[in-house]
Amino acid sequence: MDYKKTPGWLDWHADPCKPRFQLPPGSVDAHCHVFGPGDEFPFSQERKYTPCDAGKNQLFALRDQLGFDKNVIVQATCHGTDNGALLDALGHSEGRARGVVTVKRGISDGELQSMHAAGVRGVRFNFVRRLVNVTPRDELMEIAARIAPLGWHVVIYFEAQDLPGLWDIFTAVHDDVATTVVVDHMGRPDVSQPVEGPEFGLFLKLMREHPNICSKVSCPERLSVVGPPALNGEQHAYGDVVPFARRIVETFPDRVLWGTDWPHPNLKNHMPDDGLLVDFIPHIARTPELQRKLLVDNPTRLYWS
Ligand code: 0GY
Repeated sequence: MDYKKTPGWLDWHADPCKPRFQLPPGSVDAHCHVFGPGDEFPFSQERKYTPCDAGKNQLFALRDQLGFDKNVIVQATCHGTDNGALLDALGHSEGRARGVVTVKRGISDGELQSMHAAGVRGVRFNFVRRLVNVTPRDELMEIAARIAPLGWHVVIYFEAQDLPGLWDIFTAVHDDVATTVVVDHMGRPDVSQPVEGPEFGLFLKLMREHPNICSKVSCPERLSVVGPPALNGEQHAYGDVVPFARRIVETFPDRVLWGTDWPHPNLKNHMPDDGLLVDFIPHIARTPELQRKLLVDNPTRLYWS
């Protein structure tokens, strides 16, 4: 199949630098994707974008280049509910990757069990309308109730302005189904607003009042308004995202995860150097203990225990 990438598509960085920050042993890149390759794993007919290929071998090479030990591969919307590329990557990871899939309510218990055996530990629901047709609440609750007994959790992706309208459904999953809920990219705050403002305040309240909600403090390159470092290197990368991520890391140190988001779908302005993204970590997790929780303890507990 000869796919034509979405106009303006930015491909992943082919030559990321070796990070200056040395990741602690056992570190997990807890949010990354595989795209195809399209010839082998066709993209979904319902997709809203067509990416470049970004296969498992390239992901594993990046893992080694950056110094991560393991990956959590999250189903990307361009593959819809066909988790074939993700499962294939898990199968070739020698136990060094776990997965978060996207499923429909018709999925059988046998399919869920074989996904579990392959290393799947969560289901993702996406509420970003430019990416998907959002799963109805009753279907989400039904799927959440079916995966909870497997020890899986629910991953949610939404934008901050939508949190008030989604609050009830997220807290129902947390309270009624009693699964862990993991939020992608801090619920995508608008970082031009104050950390102490009402929008981010609502997200902090969500975490404060719901002890089984975790957050990925990832994607500074997506959230930043100031962007990557200036060429003279004086301003450190994505500085405007630091106060938001740091606040979550320091307030909820046992409930945070970090991931590269490689291969960085749908970026419009620049493609980050993944090595520089790793160098962002010590700005948001400022002590070795916070770094170990963020990169090793928390993801290992959630995905490998
Ligand atoms: C991300 C972010 C995006 C895309 C997806 O599954 C996806 O297509 O999550 C985005 O476009 O913001 O986490 O990969």
